[in-house]
Amino acid sequence: MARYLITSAIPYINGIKHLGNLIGSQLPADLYARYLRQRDHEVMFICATDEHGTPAELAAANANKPVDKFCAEMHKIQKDISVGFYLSFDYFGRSSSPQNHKLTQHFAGMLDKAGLIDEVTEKQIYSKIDQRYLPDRYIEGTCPNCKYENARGDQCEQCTKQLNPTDLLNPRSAISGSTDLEIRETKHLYLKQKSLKNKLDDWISGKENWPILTTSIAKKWLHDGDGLQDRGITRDLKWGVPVRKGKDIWPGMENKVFYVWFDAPIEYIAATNEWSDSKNLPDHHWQRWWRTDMGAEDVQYVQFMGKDNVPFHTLSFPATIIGSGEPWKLVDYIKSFNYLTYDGGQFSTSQNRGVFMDQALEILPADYWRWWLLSHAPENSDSEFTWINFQAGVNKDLADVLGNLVSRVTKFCKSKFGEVVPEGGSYGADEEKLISDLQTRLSNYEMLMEKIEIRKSAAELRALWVLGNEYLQIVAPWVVFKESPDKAAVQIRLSLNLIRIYAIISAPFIPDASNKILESLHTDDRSWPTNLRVSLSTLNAGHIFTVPEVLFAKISDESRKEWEKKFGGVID
Ligand code: B3M
Ligand code: ZN
Repeated sequence: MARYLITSAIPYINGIKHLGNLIGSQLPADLYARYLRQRDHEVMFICATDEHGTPAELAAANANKPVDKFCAEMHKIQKDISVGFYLSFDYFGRSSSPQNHKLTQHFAGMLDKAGLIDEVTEKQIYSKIDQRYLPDRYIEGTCPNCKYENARGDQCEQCTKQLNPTDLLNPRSAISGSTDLEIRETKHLYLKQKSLKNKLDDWISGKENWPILTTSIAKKWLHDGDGLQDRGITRDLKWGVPVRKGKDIWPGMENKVFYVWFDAPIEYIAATNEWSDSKNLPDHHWQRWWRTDMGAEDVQYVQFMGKDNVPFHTLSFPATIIGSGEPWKLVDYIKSFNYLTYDGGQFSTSQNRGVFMDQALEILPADYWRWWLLSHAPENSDSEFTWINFQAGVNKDLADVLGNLVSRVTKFCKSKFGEVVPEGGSYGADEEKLISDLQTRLSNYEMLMEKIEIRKSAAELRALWVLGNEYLQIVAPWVVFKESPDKAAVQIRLSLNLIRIYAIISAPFIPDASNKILESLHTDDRSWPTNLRVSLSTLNAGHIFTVPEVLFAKISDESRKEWEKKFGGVID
């Protein structure tokens, strides 16, 4: 038994996330966490809402709500949706928590002590009408790279180039639209990342087993162009973590807070502290996951995120951790993802294009989404969501293969033997072959799940389900029964036990269906089939079950067309 710390990138508070966000971090992290728990490992699975920065302030202003109230409400909404998708976080925290304030200020203090903080006077855009500085998304204008007219001060949404507010052409205030702007000088804190370059380089060079997507992005930022840059870690905002030196406000930082990307990853640690506080546990309970001097040296720490978040997790956050000089746990493995596109384009909140997490749950059960998204995870390249593909995946894999097997076996048993596991004799050649094929595939599935090869794991799981269907097709108990009811009984008894095993090994992908199958089989035994032969005789003759309701209803062409239209984006 090992100990695994798993974190998913923490979603911004500014709105409900779409399916691309879900498959880009939270859902694959949940798959892995669930699998490891089932294999008896100790798991701490952490996520949170990312509540600071201009996205939060602007979204609250749009909603006409005070930002603290907006964040509290949106946190609850996002938390409820994560429950709807069966995301099994041990804790879903808030980056605005007192724990995160304290830790963020602590890290800044340690970095300062280590001589890694510079006070830099720099040029910022000031809006006279709004009477404030306009950092990041508070400023909009034309992208100097692709000429997109609604680029934001931190990044151009169209060409994804990272920007500074002063880079924008024809800049305007995102609050008032005012173009009466001037450049003023103001002081900010910078983290001297450049001086940590060699340490970061050494650290990343040791990570040969990481996905290429992860290391290539990290190395690009370390070496390309001007290489790693020192980074501003404060902003002219009200909402966020105040910048302190010891107990007092840092001189010159009176109206500033830490930059959202400085405090957001620290929230992984803080949320674990929120978890222990919520249970009234003393601090060593969270520290044993995070402090190598408190027991975390044997923790395997795995992070999940979309590719746009990789630079912050391979360089900025490690710079904070390493620079602090304290024994904090560094990440051991980063699983990163490409993008999920929607019908050839991007998901877009503003254009109402694509499916958002709340809408998805309104139209279909979570397992349908979980299965399709995971079996199409954008691991090696971007992948595309289309309704026709989604319909085909759900109908074929879930309804035709797994659902159909469960229904055929349980219904046939009921009609010939009753809702009870029949008495049976010994296995023949077909059964032996099935067990041997299952064993090969199951070992492969376990290996792929351990390696977090998500699409391949899904394909292997599906192949395991197919083996059961093929067996049933070949032995045909409905034919055998007429001549030899005892033989049919062996086949059905084996099949009922096989269904139980499917429910267990499929649980990381489709936890709800898995529970329903186990409930209908009237069993609580969820132990992993480490010994298949033994596991296949768990349900004994005389064990009672109930034929389950339809596990997966097929998606009709009418529904598919309706949804295609509904979520295709409005042009009005
Ligand atoms: N909130 C960006 C995102 O949701 C950001 C991730 C923070 S991870 C510490 O993609
Ligand atoms: Zn651009």
